Amino acid sequence: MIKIVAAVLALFLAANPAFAQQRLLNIFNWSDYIDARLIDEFSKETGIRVTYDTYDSNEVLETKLLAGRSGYDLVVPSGTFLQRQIEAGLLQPIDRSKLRNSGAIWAQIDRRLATYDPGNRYAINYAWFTTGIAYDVAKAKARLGGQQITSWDIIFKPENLRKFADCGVYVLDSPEDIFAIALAYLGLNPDSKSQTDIAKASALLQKVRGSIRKFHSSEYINALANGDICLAIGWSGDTLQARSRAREARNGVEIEYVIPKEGTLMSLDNIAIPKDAANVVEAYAFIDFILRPENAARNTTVTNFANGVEASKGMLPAEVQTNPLIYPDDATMKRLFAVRPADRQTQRIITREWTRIKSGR
Ligand code: N2P
Repeated sequence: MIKIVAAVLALFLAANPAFAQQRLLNIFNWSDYIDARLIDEFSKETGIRVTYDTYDSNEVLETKLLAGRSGYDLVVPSGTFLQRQIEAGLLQPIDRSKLRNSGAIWAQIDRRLATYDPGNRYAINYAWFTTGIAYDVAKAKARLGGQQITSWDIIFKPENLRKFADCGVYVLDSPEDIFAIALAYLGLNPDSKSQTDIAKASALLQKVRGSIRKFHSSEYINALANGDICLAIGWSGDTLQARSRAREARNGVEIEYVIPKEGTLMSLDNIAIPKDAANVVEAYAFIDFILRPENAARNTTVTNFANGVEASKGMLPAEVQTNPLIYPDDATMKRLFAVRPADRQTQRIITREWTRIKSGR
């Protein structure tokens, strides 16, 4: 009897999905990082309702994960943060055999990711990118004449940066990026965890602090596009989005992005599932959806961030596929460096120095 009732109920629910329990998925991703239409298409295809929240700093994500019960089923930490979160037991392994599209994962990117996630057990690359210099072409020309911006000198020589103070300079609120770049500029190891080296990088930043209007990791996109600022240290895709927004607005603002000749940081952002995620099956479904080359290609086309699905590259519009600022050529790749997570004590020193730099003390 009970079996019959259960069967009738199952039939009823299958015929009336409104009575079935709504499947949910809570995603926490970086802002300006997706072709938003994909979220609706995923919901239509799977019946899974998605709540999509955004952040613009690894520190914000980490604070939520450390507090526990973040409520999120998918998060996208960058490499070093991912490694720390794996070590702290905040994430759960991803069983790739359960992903229909795991074959689409780009082996070369997966190998880079393995430095943070040994054995590729906990994460799948979502996007990868560089940190560089974005500037307003006309305003730079007015200040530099014919001199091109090709070097970190424009940021770290106080007499250079001062020329841009009046038209607005923003810097990412990301100590990992900025310390690595400052260390490399000084000829030191960008991955140095030495207290003396960090103090030198900090002193370098303090010297130019007076010319920096704001430390922020997402507002610079619109600020550049609107002409509210003229120079920024930003992430590759974001600065190219600023360029597109300005062109769409036909406001006469032209934005350029450069990977300085001294080299820069290359980072990876990666999809992971928090340990206490409530909707794991749904999280896998979304990862599979994003791994479809045509979907990954749409993300890259909209965001200008390269993704971790090799087959998607051939599906990109030619100007994206061949853009060396999105997919750097081999010579540029050789100038890119990566960093490892700092130990807890170094982390504390960096945080303290960063707070001092931001507050100009
Ligand atoms: C997206 C920025 C992602 C790059 N707007 C930094 N993780």
